[in-house]
Amino acid sequence: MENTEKKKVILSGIQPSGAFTLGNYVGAIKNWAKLQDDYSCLYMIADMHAITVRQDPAKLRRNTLEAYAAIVACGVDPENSVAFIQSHVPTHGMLNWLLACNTQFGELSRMTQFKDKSAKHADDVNAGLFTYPVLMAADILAYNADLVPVGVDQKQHLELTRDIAQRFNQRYGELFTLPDGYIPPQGAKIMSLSDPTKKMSKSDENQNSCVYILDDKDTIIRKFKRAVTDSDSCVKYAEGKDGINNLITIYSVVTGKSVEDVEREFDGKGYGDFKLAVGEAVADHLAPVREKFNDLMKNKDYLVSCYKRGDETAFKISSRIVSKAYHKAGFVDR
Ligand code: ATP
Ligand code: LTN
Repeated sequence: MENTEKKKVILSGIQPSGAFTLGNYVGAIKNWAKLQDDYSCLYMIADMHAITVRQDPAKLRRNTLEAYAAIVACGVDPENSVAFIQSHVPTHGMLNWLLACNTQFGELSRMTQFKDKSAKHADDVNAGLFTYPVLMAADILAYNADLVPVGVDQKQHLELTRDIAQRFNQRYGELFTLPDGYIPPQGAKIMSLSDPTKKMSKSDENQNSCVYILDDKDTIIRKFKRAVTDSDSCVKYAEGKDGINNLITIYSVVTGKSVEDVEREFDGKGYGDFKLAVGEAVADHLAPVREKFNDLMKNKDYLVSCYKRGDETAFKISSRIVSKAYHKAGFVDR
């Protein structure tokens, strides 16, 4: 990373809780790559967040390495950005505790992701699931990140991060930057293909609700052909047409065409033609990602060397800030 002083800092993360979906790509990772030249970027695989729901250990290890390869395949350049694994950098856990003691139970109780996930995993409403946003705040504040590129579902967690940072600064003296979200104007919430009122989510059991970024062309086309739409047949973005709006958004993002251009292109054509075109455009857009991912997975030593370098740099940067936070909170210097 060059010119660290001058450039603004970006940090983001993704959980290795399964194969990445088109939603993860469009809402987050695609933008990570785009922002690399203009910012000092840190991108991490949030394996500590992933264990807030039950994970099979061997599978989690595999998913973590695959997730790392996937962000690189999507364009994160480990030579240019700091790409690391969250559990390898102990400062996150250290800051987490300090911030937890400055976060209210009531604040965490209001988090909609906690409400959704505790309903979904009613047999395991663990303390980590509840304090998940505190660890996320630690991830961000440990680097004094200015900007956090995420999908819209993370907005509430970012607002809480700002509140925690502000409270800490008021109690102990200025230290933390209040981060802003970078939520893409289009594609910040890609919807499920089988139920377009629900977010496309990588932990959804229904394979047909998600397009995975590593799906092959035939699978992608088949999933789009089956996508739930409505009984209308006109390709127009409109209130209440969640399914077709979602497909228009996806097509627009992967082709770079405006919504108006998409509507014009399919004027007089039916949903069948449109779904096929969306499937083909997405498959073509993702083909190089799949190819690069397969190449990277053949060279694990390279991936290991990349994350080790990322881990070290991340630790160095965050240690400075976390030590200051510990000092301000009244811990004796080491
Ligand atoms: P899980 O299902 O395990 O909760 P997820 O698919 O929601 O996972 P996360 O790891 O929580 O994915 O999110 C990674 C990033 O992808 C976040 O920035 C999140 O906002 C973004 N994201 C997730 N789903 C979507 C979606 N459907 N549309 C746009 N962005 C999304
Ligand atoms: N909670 C995030 C993943 C995540 C994250 C972060 C994103 C963990 N730590 C820090 C941005 C910044 C999610 O996407 N579900």
